[in-house]
Amino acid sequence: MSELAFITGATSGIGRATAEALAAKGYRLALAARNVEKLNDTAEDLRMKYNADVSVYPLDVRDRDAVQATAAACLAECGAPDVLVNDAGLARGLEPYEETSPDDIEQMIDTNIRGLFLVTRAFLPAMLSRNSGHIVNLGSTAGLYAYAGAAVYCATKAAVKTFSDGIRIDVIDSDIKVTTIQPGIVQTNFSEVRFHGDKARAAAVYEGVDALQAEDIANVIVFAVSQPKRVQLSDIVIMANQQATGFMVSKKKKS
Ligand code: NDP
Ligand code: 8X3
Repeated sequence: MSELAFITGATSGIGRATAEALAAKGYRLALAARNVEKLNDTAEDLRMKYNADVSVYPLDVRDRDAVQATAAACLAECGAPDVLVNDAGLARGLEPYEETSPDDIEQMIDTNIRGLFLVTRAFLPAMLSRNSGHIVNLGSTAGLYAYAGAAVYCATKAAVKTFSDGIRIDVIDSDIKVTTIQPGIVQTNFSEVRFHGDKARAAAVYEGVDALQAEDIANVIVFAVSQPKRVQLSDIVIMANQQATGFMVSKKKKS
């Protein structure tokens, strides 16, 4: 049977592109996100394009009981994932910390940290019991370089990197691999979500910059999960050509 990838945040941006790239490689897919309609549309699209075997799991990763029930259902229906992509995540707001809404703070922590930790906890025992599997966590350059107005988002992504490093130690006697993907500016729905649906403000983020595309990150994830068993890529940082650190992007490219 072909390998299985369980992907959170699979309906948009990097998660969606990763689902497509892995479908093209012949993976079976188990896709999770909150919006059921988008999940079904994504699954149908991948079945049509790649004849892919796709299961869908509507899930809010912040809901501990739902995470456990989803993992149990996936393990029973599809088996343990060969690849677990913890992609679901978001930024909310871009203002000094003292002005940041407590709701936004909690949503970032609960999704980017707590959700990712819970999903990993739900699947890791099954991966360990077969002694195989690759956990791919979406960090960010934001976790390496803090920037103005994003203290919470940056801290959540730093947590993802440190968590990944921690579980890599805990599974060291096994063949499980853990990779943190740390992209810079990627043009997805990310900014529209960050700015609470303000499309004009979101579009301005990408104006004048040749931003990374979701497919670029998906290609790197495919590369990471396609290495021989002896090779473990621990951290991969991917910046746009005109990017130097997190959120430091030149919009004055020399011709
Ligand atoms: P998108 O907004 O395009 O996609 C986010 C995905 O996450 C959607 O499928 C969304 O679906 C899902 N999601 C959000 N909240 C939850 C939740 N509580 N439970 C389950 N699914 C959820 O963003 P990106 O593709 O850009 O971001 C994906 C990941 O990459 C994030 O972790 C982000 O922090 C990280 N990243 C993004 C970068 C960028 O510049 N775009 C750069 C570096 C890292 P739904 O709303 O239906 O749940
Ligand atoms: C998303 C990249 O630079 O917008 O993690 O924070 S950035």
